[in-house]
Amino acid sequence: MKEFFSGIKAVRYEGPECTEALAFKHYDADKTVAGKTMKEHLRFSVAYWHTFKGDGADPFGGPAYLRPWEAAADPMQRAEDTMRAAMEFVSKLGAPFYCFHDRDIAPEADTLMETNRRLDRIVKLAGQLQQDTGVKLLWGTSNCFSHPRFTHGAATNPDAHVFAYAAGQVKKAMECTLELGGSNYVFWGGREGYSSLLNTDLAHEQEQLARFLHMAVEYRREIGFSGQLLIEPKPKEPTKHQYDYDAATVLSFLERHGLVDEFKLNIEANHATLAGHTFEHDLTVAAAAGKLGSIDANRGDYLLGWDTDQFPTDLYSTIHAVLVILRQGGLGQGGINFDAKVRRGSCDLEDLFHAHIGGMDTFARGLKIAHRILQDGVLDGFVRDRYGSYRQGLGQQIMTGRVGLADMEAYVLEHGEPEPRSGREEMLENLLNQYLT
Ligand code: XUL
Ligand code: CO
Repeated sequence: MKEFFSGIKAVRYEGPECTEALAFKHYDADKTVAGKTMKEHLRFSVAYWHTFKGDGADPFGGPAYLRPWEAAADPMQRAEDTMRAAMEFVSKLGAPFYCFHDRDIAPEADTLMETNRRLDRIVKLAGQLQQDTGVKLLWGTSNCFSHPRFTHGAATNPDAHVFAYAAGQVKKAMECTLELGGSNYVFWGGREGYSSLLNTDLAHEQEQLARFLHMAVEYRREIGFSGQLLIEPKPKEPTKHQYDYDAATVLSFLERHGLVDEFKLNIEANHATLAGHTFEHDLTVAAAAGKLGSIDANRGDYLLGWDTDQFPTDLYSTIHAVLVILRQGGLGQGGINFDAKVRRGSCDLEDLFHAHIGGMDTFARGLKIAHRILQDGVLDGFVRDRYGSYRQGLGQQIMTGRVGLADMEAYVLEHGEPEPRSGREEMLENLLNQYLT
């Protein structure tokens, strides 16, 4: 069988002192932290579209490199070679999972029927390779944004025929995900938004989106897909405004349309920052509603301001992220998918390994540090104390919901002005830094 990464051996944990670049310094898959192995906590996944289909293109220049698995003349041969390369990479890296869009793994043909046949062929191969390697599918999804037919949206397209096309595509992608034992199915509304309000019936489009998601829920029941359904918020790009703007917007959309029990969220770092939030903000909003299902790990660039999808190497932000994950008791059947790509200038196959090793080590280190923070309990203890007034007297009465404005007025008339209390932000920032040893 063809080997695509022939010069590279399986990546191993060598410890923080090791100087070998192609080794883990912190990610020790079987090491137990807080009662679970790192592998079980972090559930890393490799993104098919970036790592195996990425060619270095950016908005100012076309492909910068041709991967060896993309060299064959026949598109289906390329698809097969790519799937083999993917399984080789993911198993050498030691990530348990991978993720794909339908169109990443098999190219579109002239008709939907032929496209689906192509998908069937590659899904069969993927199934065999999953068995051979032990690699598993974290989630599948459908690309309803790249083809020109989706220029004005998929579920929110003004043309019902396009809505039907997208729905048919999701049907098939869900079947493929089921067949490959996928743990989740993701909806990212790439063009579900608008470019101009002059030609847009926003209320109608949002109704359509809800109808589309209801159809997906009905179909998952019909075929017995028990994976978690996830919505991935993003505020814009390629649209000017995307309806799944951020975690808070998606949660209220789900609530309004009777979908909240069916979905959780897949929070992506660079999408949160594009929405003007921190990564931990959107994670916290999702987790506070009991809806943090999975993560697309990456990082933006403060100076560029678009979705640069860089690998996550910012330890600080990662500690915050892992704190949210640990506090909610883990990601369940979700995981940490590297929705990230190497830079245009990182043209070697080896760079794909460096990138993922860096991301995995950053999260592993974040996990160790976040666990220590929670074990020490100083941070959470401070927050608990800060709200202590709601566990007694006046505050306790407020929380029962049995008192009103007049009672509040009476309390203040009797007790006068509240005492100011410091939020100790600087002290807490210093405290956090103490853990970064
Ligand atoms: C795009 C993005 C997607 C989704 C899957 O910004 O994040 O790749 O993760 O469609
Ligand atoms: Co993503």
